[in-house]
Amino acid sequence: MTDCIFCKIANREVNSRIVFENERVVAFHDLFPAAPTHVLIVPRQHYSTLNDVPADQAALLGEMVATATQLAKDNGFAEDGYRVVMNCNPDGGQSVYHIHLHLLAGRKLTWPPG
Ligand code: DGP
Repeated sequence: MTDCIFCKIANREVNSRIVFENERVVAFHDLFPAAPTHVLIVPRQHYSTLNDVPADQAALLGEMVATATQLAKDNGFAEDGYRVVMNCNPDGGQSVYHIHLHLLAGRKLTWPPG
């Protein structure tokens, strides 16, 4: 997508603090962190919402989660704990329409979310 901020970040057309990337996914720090660690994991392939991900792309979603758990281990907060969440559409609180997995850590997170 030409006008998608996360596509631009993934293609390095816009600066961001990238912490991991491979051929399929890119992870970078959230611009407006909601926790001491707040990283977004996105696929390079543009899907606007979770609803748009074909069933045969389930492995891509799995790789996004696996990337989050690896980052948690690498950065030393796997044992204390963390949260991964994907927001979908307005009622889910989605504001950027390129799917992304939030990885939040570094403080005690409350439940339920607002
Ligand atoms: P969501 O509300 O689930 O769609 O989350 C979108 C997140 O994206 C939100 O936490 C703020 C973050 N964000 C928005 N614009 C930018 C940007 O230009 N750069 C980065 N790094 N993060 C952004």
